[in-house]
Amino acid sequence: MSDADFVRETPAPARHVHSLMVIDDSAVQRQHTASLCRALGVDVVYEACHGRDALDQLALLCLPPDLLLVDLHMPVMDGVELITQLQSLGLAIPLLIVSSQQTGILTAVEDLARTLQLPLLGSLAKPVHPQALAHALQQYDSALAHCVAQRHPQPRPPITAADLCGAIDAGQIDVHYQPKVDMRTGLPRGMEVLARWTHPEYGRIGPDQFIALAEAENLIHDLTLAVLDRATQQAAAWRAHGFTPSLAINLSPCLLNTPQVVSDIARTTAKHQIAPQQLVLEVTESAGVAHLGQAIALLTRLRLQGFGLSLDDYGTGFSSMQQLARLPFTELKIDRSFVHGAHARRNLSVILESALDMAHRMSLTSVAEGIETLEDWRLLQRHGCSVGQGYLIAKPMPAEAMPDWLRQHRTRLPQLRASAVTQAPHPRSLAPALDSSARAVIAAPMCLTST
Ligand code: G
Ligand code: G
Ligand code: MN
Repeated sequence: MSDADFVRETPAPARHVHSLMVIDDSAVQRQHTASLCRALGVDVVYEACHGRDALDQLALLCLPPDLLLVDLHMPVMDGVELITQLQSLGLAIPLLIVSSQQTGILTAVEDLARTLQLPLLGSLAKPVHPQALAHALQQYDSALAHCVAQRHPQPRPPITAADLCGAIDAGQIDVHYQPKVDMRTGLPRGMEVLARWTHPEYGRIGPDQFIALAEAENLIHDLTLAVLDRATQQAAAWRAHGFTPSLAINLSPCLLNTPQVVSDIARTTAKHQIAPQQLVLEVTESAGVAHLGQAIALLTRLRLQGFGLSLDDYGTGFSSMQQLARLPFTELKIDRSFVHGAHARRNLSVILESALDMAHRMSLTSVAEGIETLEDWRLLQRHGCSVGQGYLIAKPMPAEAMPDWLRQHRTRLPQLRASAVTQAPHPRSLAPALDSSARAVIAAPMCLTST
């Protein structure tokens, strides 16, 4: 079908794209794109030959266009500078990148737009194909709604330190568990413990909100112990049924300057007869630690007691190597920003591979968080990652949901494991080493109750 035929047979784009501006230094490309837009039913099509020209024209318009189609490589002002200028001028006009640049550059531009909170709807290859353009215009409403939702998250309820303090004291901080599974066998190895708070008036409050409040208001110590107490009590109940997953507790970097936390953690764990070896403390590397000396001492003392230590969100901090070399970590937990989608993005998979290689050389358990698809899972499996966590396996869930999840997860083991048999690099270690505790639980998940 010719371009003209296609355009004739294609339904008009969503009503909302009345006007747009094509910004491209190549007159041929610009006119090609502009005429396609007109043919697809866009009423007003402006044309600009570089970023500066676009800004000059925008300054004269009473109403900005609904969409900017932006080429990247242009003289005078390129597409990247145009994007940063739009942001500083407060012009949040939806953008569609139209470029022949390689995916690495397009990905960087997408990241830039996201960082600047500009509504980038996607990118099109040059020369613009009518079908791709029609699709992008038809998706305009939904793509824009998605960007806007990301930029304007739900308004946050006005919770106070007194609310949170009251909730901790009243035992209203609940915990959810997200499974961490062995990437060779698919079997559950542990659970990350995640704090949850349902406020009687405001409903569910996100941990990103109340953890930050707890850190700012000196409540993080009490909150962490409340979470640990809940989780170790649950672990004791699970153990009674033969299920002994390791538990990963998040330890805020703010606590690393409180020496007392070591004995508090040890006491709470011992209270439910849970061995320190069954616990991993996840410390995020993204936050700076105020007194490094004190932090090293505290983490070393925890390690001496037998607790595992995980460097959480690895790759997002500033001094990964330095921290790893100085602190007695047992586990490296690779941040989800390097995990999800790595199979399609070469830059991410390179970072991922080198993190896994380093973990292996330092004899650290490697954990990948944020595995959302089977493609993510397979890539990590191929590169020998030991433990995986993410929505593909399970979302965080209350303890009551665990028996059902275990039962349903059992049916997925062949799928998860099969790819290991064909693709993992060390076939000798692949004998399906079914851990007897997990096998017992999978065989009889109904006996698991929550406390
Ligand atoms: O599921 P998720 O939205 O639960 O968690 C959001 C963030 O809150 C994560 O970075 C997680 O590490 C953090 N978080 C959840 N529970 C706790 C906790 O008990 N202590 C600390 N310090 N952070 C937590
Ligand atoms: O920062 P921390 O590593 O503790 O992160 C835990 C957070 O990650 C929790 O908010 C949890 O809900 C979230 N999480 C877990 N698995 C996935 C996943 O597959 N995708 C995404 N986007 N988030 C996840
Ligand atoms: Mn964590």
